Amino acid sequence: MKRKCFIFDLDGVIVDTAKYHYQAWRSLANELGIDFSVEQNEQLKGVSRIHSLEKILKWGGRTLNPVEFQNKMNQKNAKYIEYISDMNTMELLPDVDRVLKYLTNKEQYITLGSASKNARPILDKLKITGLFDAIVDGNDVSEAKPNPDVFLKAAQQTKSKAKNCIVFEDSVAGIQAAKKAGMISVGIGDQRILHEAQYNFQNFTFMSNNFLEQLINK
Ligand code: B16
Ligand code: MG
Repeated sequence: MKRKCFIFDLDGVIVDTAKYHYQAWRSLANELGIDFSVEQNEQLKGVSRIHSLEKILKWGGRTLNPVEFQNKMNQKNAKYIEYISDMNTMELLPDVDRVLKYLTNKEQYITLGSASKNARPILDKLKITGLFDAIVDGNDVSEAKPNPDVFLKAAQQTKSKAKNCIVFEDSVAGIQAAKKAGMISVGIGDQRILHEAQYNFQNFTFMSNNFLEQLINK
């Protein structure tokens, strides 16, 4: 049987935490007298905490000294952790469990490739940690997406070649990272935003088992 490496992004793919990142950043930005739109928020998806704050400050034409910068990042993370504290299995995005089960039954590698430093506790809350053959997150890489490191490490940990890896991503930066890694990219979300992806689905409910089978046998 062919064994491919399926790499899942976390926020916005497995769980709808993208909205919590947005709310936490937006309230912090507002405190600094900066506002940004839902469209601008697309540029923050998949992007590390440091780069996200750098972008927001740039949009507002603001600068912070290193101590203030660190404080603001801590403040955002504290707010985010507050939002996700009550998270439970109900917050898994639709049909994620079906896709994970299908790939597990087919003995495929299931891995995580997330920019978030909060990824592991979230997987625990969702009770799906045990399904993953490898977990690579924001604590394991120094370069953030669109740098491909996070996905290349997931491939390495399962001894998979890049061409045998399939990345599910909701962010432009993540799709670019998958392409740079030489992996198959599957956009999850709006096709107009994720147009660089090889395949696109609004969410997993539109992705058939037949499509997964095709990816396995590719
Ligand atoms: P944290 P993903 C990314 O996760 C989020 O999309 C992005 O909005 C966030 O800034 C980044 O993680 C860092 O998260 O502050 O929790 O370390 O989409 O790559 O799973
Ligand atoms: Mg994401």
